[in-house]
Amino acid sequence: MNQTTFQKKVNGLVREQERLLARRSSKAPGSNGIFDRYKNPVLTAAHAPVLWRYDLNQKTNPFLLERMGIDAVFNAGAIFHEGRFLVAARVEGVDRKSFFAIAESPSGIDRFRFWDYPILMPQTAEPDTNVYDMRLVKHEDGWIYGLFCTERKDPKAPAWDTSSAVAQCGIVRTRDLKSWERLADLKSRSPQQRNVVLHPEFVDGKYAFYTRPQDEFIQAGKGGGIGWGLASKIEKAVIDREIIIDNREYHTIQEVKNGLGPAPIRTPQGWLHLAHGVRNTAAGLRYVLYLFLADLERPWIVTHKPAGYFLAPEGIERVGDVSNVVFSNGWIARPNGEVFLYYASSDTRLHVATSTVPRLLDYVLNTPADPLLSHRCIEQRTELIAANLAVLKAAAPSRSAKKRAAKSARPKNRREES
Ligand code: M1P
Repeated sequence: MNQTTFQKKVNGLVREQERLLARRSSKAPGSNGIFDRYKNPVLTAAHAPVLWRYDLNQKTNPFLLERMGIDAVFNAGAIFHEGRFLVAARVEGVDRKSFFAIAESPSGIDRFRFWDYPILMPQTAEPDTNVYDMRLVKHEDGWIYGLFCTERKDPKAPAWDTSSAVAQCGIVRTRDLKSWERLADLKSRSPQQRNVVLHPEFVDGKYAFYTRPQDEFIQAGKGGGIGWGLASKIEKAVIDREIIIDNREYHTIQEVKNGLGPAPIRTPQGWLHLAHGVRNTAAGLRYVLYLFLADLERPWIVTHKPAGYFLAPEGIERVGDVSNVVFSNGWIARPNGEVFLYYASSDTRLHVATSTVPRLLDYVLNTPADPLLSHRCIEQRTELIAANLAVLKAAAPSRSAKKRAAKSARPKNRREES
């Protein structure tokens, strides 16, 4: 390839990407009234900058090969910071390692652009083999925290076992999302922790965490699920006691496991939560999203929880590296009540859905809870149908009213017509 052709190809790569980054999105048709989906995903592997993937020096890359490909961009923490919508996305290289990178957008629904450099995560004495799923939280102590899953090979695994891992909660903090201070990993009695989320406010003067302890390390609750625990400091945070606040449950969308999504949104009616639930199917695990509300003063008490899922994979969302998955660890609530919910599909791409706090509260407060038995579900639905039939009947004009309306619509006489 001569120099001119090489340069043309580089320009082509950049141009093509610029076209993608400038692309506008709009609401997809067919909203259920609770939220709107959008036509385009907000981030995909193709959004990863050309700079990250290609060596643009002709001397060292004469064939202009993609040297360090990106496999997927998905589960992202989110925050509104200095007038911009920012996400800390999980970016997975073709080498299977994930890392975090900040992308920003002026609208929250399109034109997301990665910053030049991904986050170079400071290490503890025990380096992370892999990191993923950062939850960004602006805490009332003034810091922005990033809680994420750090995975290392299980040191107790026998030599033949090259898969067993230990997952723990890593913690970093920042003021500008550019320089990050690594704190010690969260310590709890459970040897495994994923989906740990920091509550944005102090509770009894302590840092409060949503956790997911392994069953045998749960001190209260049944069946495992989303846990809750307090730590007196964030540097070297230790949780001594965890209780389960939202259980796994037989024959529900969270029969196999569940985990909290982003930090909850404070609303006048309570803490609004987004979480994922997982059940097994003949086709493998199915991940869906659900909402619930917790008490403002006692955030470990769930007060309202609609039955079933709020958002499940649809269309193209159902296909990807890990199919039939939607997962969310980031949302942004704006002062005007708008909510931007970032969810990833099938561990492959990132989408946005929008709604408003009043709409989500209406959904959470007024949607019936899961009665856990099929016949009770039919009773719930029968009640709705009967009430709707009554509404329709009341709205329908009576026969005599219809006759009167038809009569008055008829022309008085043919002459008047002409
Ligand atoms: O593959 C689906 C998800 O699996 C894990 O989530 P959980 O621990 O709740 O099952 C995580 O690896 C997550 O990143 C991934 O999207």
